Amino acid sequence: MANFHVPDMGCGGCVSTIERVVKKLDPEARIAADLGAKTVAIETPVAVATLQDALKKAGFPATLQNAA
Ligand SMILES: [Cu+2]
Repeated sequence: MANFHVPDMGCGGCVSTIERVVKKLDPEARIAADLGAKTVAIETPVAVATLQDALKKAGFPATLQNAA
């Protein structure tokens, strides 16, 4: 499980985009977005750097907060 801060995530549309980007990498990924906190928790075997790269390309730079 990786927790990202995604400052540019502003509405449900952004969340949908982020979910689509992550599910393209891993259809089985579990994603929990918190719009208020602008954080996204992602559970997937995909590498953090790969997730960040894909999200950045989609317009949502993501900072890793913690990984467990
Ligand atoms: Cu939006």
